[in-house]
Amino acid sequence: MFSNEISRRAFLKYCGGIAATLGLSSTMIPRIAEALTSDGRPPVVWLHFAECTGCSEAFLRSTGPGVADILFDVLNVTYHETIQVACGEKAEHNRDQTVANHAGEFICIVEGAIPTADNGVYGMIGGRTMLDIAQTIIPQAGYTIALGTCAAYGGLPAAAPNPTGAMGVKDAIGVNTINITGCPPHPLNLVSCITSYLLNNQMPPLRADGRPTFCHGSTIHSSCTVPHACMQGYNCKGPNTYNNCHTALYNQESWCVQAEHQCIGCSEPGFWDTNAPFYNPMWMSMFSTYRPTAVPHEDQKTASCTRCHGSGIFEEEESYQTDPRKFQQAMHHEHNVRLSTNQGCANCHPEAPGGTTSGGSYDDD
Ligand code: FSX
Ligand code: F3S
Repeated sequence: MFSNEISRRAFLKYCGGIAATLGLSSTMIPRIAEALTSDGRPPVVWLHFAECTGCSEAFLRSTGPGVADILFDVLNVTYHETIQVACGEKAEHNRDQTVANHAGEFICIVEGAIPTADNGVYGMIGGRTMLDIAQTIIPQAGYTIALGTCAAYGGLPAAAPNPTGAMGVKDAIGVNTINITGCPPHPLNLVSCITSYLLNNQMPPLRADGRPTFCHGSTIHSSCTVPHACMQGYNCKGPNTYNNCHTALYNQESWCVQAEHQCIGCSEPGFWDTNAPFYNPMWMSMFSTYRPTAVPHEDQKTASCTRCHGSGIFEEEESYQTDPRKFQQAMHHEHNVRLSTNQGCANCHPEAPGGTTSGGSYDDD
């Protein structure tokens, strides 16, 4: 399996990440490596329905050098429409053989929501509806893992007005699922979940909403590692979002808040609709101006104005809330910026003439 020493080392390091994610001691790393490469692993059938394939993309691009290449082998994936070599009827035959030979035993990973309106006609693969494929295959699985918020709860395909009647797997076909959520979900959580199954012969403990507690048991906010100003003033959903992005880290590197974007709660039931709109034009206008030193205030809409002003003076003007341009003009007026001569711009824009990072003319109005 391991083509060279580097990929083996990377694999063992990855097993260390699994141990940490599951809250296991590092002494378990050899056992995890053994479980993930043993002959007794159940085959995995990976189905794609209504989605963006970001869940697979995140998986394929998420890990250290060499590991991504072998993870599909490690998981014993026998059918995956996006990456498999076989195609057409041959691929479908392989899938159906796996299902028939391992009924009650194979693990079904589902990516994407299932369109159900008008008998599922809005989602077709190889002349069959996704609904029909799901109804045929999923009930025969030993376990079904709904990977991503779309498969778990409907996600983006189910956003209003949802003309296709897209639903999560459980709602669409009435089968209990293990939900590993996020848009995309963290790949480490999927591998850790299956590892837990291989080690204990049972799936890890789940919350009432079907999500494993090891990765969805507490909110991001409860142990947020934000390296700069907290973004609660910018509608950060971290306090209501149960996920481990901030400890698992995407690409072993970063996560939304660390990249200075507020959490939008992509792993929660009801995402997208319940969390939208994600941006308020007024906040974002202020955010782009003040981001380097933004200090959110209790009153979210006034954000950092109160650093200089006694009260949220911009709050009073209702049109500022919906028209960022008008707000920007008012900001310029309030701060005595002379646009014709570029005077004063550098007070807020360090890249403007006279500013600390100035490199040329500044034409913004
Ligand atoms: Fe959904 Fe996955 Fe978001 Fe995309 O397949 S959870 S839209 S990242 O890709 O299903
Ligand atoms: Fe919490 Fe978001 Fe701030 S997760 S600590 S509200 S950046």
